[in-house]
Amino acid sequence: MHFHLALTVQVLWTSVCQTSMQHYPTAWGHYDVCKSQVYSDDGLSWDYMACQPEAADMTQYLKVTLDPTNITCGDPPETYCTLENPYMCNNECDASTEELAHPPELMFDNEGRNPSTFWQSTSWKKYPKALLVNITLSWNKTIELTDDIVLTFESGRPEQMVLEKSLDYGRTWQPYQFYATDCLDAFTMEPKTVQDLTQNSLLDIICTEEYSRGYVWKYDKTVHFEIKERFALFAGPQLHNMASLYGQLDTTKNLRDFFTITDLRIRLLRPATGATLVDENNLSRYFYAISDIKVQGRCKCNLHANNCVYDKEKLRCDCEHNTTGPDCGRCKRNYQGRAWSAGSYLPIPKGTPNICEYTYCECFSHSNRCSYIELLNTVICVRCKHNTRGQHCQLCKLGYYRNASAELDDENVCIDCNCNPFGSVSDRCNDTGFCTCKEGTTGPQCQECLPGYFWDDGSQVCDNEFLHCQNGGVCISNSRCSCPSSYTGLLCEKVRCESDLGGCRNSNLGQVSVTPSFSLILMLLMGSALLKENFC
Ligand SMILES: *[C@@H]1O[C@H](CO)[C@@H](O)[C@H](O)[C@H]1NC(C)=O
Ligand SMILES: *[C@@H]1O[C@H](CO)[C@@H](O)[C@H](O)[C@H]1NC(C)=O
Ligand SMILES: *[C@@H]1O[C@H](CO)[C@@H](O)[C@H](O)[C@H]1NC(C)=O
Ligand SMILES: *[C@@H]1O[C@H](CO)[C@@H](O)[C@H](O)[C@H]1NC(C)=O
Ligand SMILES: *[C@@H]1O[C@H](CO)[C@@H](O)[C@H](O)[C@H]1NC(C)=O
Ligand SMILES: *[C@@H]1O[C@H](CO)[C@@H](O)[C@H](O)[C@H]1NC(C)=O
Ligand SMILES: *[C@@H]1O[C@H](CO)[C@@H](O)[C@H](O)[C@H]1NC(C)=O
Ligand SMILES: [Ca+2]
Repeated sequence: MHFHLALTVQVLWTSVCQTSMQHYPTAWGHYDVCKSQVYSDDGLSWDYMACQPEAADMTQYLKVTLDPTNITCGDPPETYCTLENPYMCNNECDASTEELAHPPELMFDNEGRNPSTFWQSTSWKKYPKALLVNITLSWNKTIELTDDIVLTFESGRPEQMVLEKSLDYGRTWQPYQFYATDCLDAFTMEPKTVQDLTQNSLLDIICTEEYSRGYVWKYDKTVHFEIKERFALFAGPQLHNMASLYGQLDTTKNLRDFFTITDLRIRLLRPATGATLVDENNLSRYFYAISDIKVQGRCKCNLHANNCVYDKEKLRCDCEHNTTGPDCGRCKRNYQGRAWSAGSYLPIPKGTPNICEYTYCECFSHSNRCSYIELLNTVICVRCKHNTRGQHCQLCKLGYYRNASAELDDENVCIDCNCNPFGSVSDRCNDTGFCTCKEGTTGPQCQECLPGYFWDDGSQVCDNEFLHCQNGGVCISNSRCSCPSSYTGLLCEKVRCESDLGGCRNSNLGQVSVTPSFSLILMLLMGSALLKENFC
């Protein structure tokens, strides 16, 4: 369902703006057009404006939850008395009969029927235990209230209730307003009315006795949360000066948030009794019944959409200005040329659109995503692949070097340094693939011993305790075996012979040349501790 046909507006506006620029009534500021085409000497171009969806009846789009879940009357069937006449106790509530059922949906159907349709709770059978009911209305979307919330009670207005709101999809709740016949007694709050509020105290949470006092329910069934009277503190009594309110909303986040909700909760704490004493003989007289709830508002789209769509049981802004997200709260991919910000009502009447700007996302095909970094005011590639890094994935990751004969967008542009873990200081190499060698090693990967050096795998190849040195070898410093003259090998396991194998030189202590990989395998076979360091 569309609140507003943006296309129609655009087309209209396109024709209007050629002749007149006085499209907007300046007092209100409509903010109903996100963009329009303008003709100038340079030809056709777009003009962008802050925009918002029209206000609508938000009760069509909500989900209602009751706590306790079985608090609706009629299961099992029950008879109850009317409040005004305690001797009339022949009203029936039966959930299994459509005409006698009072399910929650009847709070949101189209009124105007007589008698009215209403939701009704079970009666206060467990008196004096409190009769508590929570009615939660959830939109799963941020909504900006534009008119009073109005609840209509068919049972007499409750003697105590709290209206609460959530801004974070029901995770946390704040009170909106307290209602009681006696605010001091019920909530230890001084009774106030919305007329007591000023611009400075507009955000105060008050307790009011205005909608509970007296017992004249037949004529006065409604409980309000006053939005318009709060607006009027800035916009004047007839809301003539909305520009002033919009200016305030632009600059004051708390004020904006005050009128913004994702959920509402009505906490019913004590039903109408119409008397100081509860008639314990006739508890069927006490219950809650609500025939109607009005919530007027608009989707919050951060002034980046004039259209809100209801799609798959969910509200979502139809975002313009290259924004995206349920509230148009982000810039679209490739439009992150500057930080996202909400549109602004100011300057009146067209506002500032704060559109998201296109950005050239050059990552040499090692990534297809860029991100705007506000701190640096720059756009960088994210998640560079193929061992690349850098703002445009134009550098090689540490441990890799640039393949000079490959193009920057080649998948093989970065080559593994492959530094010998035993012979190198680190796993990094210079731009031509040379690793930094430890003393005694050489080669691009430091994989060879210099003359006069030999591979010494250093740590724990042998251990006296476990007698790893064989053939009478003696373990020295837990690191090597000193072999009898007729034996050689790391563990003195070999009979000495004349010719040496290649690689690094033997010492005269009987140490043998082994390639690091060989000694590593040996150690793994022996179940020895992890290799720490190897030296030449
Ligand atoms: C509702 O359910 C609760 C527990 O699930 C039970 O204690 C209570 O009696 C029920 N109330 C009614 C009115 O059926
Ligand atoms: C209603 O909501 C309040 C918190 O807002 C919670 O403490 C309470 O347990 C809920 N349920 C009932 C039946 O009051
Ligand atoms: C609320 O909306 C989000 C998407 O914005 C969705 O993933 C989630 O399932 C919705 N939650 C409910 C309770 O509908
Ligand atoms: C209601 O109260 C009146 C007295 O006030 C009593 O006569 C009558 O029996 C009561 N009705 C029920 C259903 O308890
Ligand atoms: C957003 O992007 C589309 C192309 O993807 C472009 O046509 C449009 O003009 C851009 N700008 C705005 C502000 O919508
Ligand atoms: C370097 O890039 C060229 C051209 O793509 C390729 O043929 C060559 O195999 C690459 N060299 C290495 C070591 O990957
Ligand atoms: C890399 O190191 C090698 C050996 O030290 C040297 O010959 C070469 O010039 C270095 N390359 C660069 C680009 O620094
Ligand atoms: Ca109704």
